[in-house]
Amino acid sequence: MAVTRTFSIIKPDATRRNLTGAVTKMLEDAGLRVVASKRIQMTREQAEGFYAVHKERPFFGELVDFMISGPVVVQVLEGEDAVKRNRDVMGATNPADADEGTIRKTYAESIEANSVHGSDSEENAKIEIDFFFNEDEIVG
Ligand code: RTP
Ligand code: MG
Repeated sequence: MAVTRTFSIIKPDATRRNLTGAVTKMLEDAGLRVVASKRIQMTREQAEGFYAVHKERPFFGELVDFMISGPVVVQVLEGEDAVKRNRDVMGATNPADADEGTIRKTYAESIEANSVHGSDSEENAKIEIDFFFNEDEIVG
């Protein structure tokens, strides 16, 4: 299995509760390496652009409001089959449906305030990494 990259966000509900380290530990324990990381306050324009695929969804406005409600930590993660490995440790979107031992089961507050984002394909991972990072900020 090839070493690949994925993109992760530790969302405002998690940074607010001081869970950046705890979430990152679960990512690392799952075999992922943090090769880039920065804490940012997303602008409305950034959040709308990042979630543009969800523009027509009924939860879009609330999602954007939530994502700019506090700081987030954007990260590039590297590991074998990184996209799937990350999705597996994140757990289901709705924490009520997430498996035991996943980040969302452990920490998420709701389907919206669900602590983490992770790219859903290698193609989207590349797009999402480029949205927030320059190549010289990523050190493998
Ligand atoms: P993500 O993109 O954040 O990794 O999560 P995901 O693939 O599991 O979920 P997705 O369907 O892509 O939705 C993106 C984010 O929108 C919020 N959401 N709210 N209120 C709702 O019904 C609802 N559904 C989704 C969540 O924050 C979800 O992570
Ligand atoms: Mg998604």
